[in-house]
Amino acid sequence: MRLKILYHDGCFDGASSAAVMTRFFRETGVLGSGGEVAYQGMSHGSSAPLDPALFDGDVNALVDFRYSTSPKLTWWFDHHVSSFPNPGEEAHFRADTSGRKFHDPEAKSCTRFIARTLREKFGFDTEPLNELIHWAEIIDGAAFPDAASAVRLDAPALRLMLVIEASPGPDFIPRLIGDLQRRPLSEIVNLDYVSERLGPLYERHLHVVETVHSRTRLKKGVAFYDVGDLYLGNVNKFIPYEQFPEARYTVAVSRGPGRSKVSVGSNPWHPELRTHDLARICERYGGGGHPVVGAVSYPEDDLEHARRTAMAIIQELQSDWQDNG
Ligand SMILES: [Mn+2]
Repeated sequence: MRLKILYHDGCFDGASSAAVMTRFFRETGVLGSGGEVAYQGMSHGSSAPLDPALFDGDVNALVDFRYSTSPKLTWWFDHHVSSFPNPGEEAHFRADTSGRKFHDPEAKSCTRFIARTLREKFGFDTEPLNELIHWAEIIDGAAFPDAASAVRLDAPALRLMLVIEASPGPDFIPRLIGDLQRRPLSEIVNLDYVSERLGPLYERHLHVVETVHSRTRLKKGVAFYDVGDLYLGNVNKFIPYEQFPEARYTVAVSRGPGRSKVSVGSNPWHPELRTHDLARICERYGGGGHPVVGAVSYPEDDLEHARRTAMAIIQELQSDWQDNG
């Protein structure tokens, strides 16, 4: 029996969702002795229908990622607003009778959504996973107490978030998913294969924080920075709020392996300042996300396209600005 688990790659919530699913499959005997688990990370990038060849297990689970109408898809959980980008996908999901496909765009994290659903509908004991669920909810819900804790990353879960976001692909996260199922996070950050990645990453992170601080400008409520020339990959989205706690939104242009990207976020410590649905805005440019945070990706060599989109989005976000100062 081959179990295939596909998860949102380079994402704490994606890896945690995969860990909860795997533990469920083990404990309920879906994955019997001698069974094998194969993991595959999924990246946004285009919103084209997923390749049905991805679902090559006997049981296929897809978590924290957009829907597929493939009949080979066995289990599905997602909490994105943009889960059904292609015609017919949402209707296909609504017509599903398997009882194993779930969507809740109100859920802050897919991890807690999965845990709650499996506990309520399938009697799964989620108690041993409480620490992981708690932190997935904080990280994906952007519920950090303040910008400094989100940027300085003192908690073990936040250090893991840093490593996960920097390590998409088959080498690291599948191994980590194994440990996330059974070890405390404070122990996982000290495992050799984790700490040897974490040390240099954390040092580099502090350097990126300084770089972003030096480039960010706040205008009409929107903090903007462009690090497209530096090939930094994913950048911690809270850095501008450490510098400008009063910013309504952040728009950032970055570039990394496989993509140029516009990231759009709202200030999680001042939700009352947000008047736009960022997923809807990003969808107009072929991207997606949540009402409070979204992104648009372009091919790696199309940085100029990302920059033009960023300028257009900034204008839109600034248009209802009222300077009360
Ligand atoms: Mn998620």
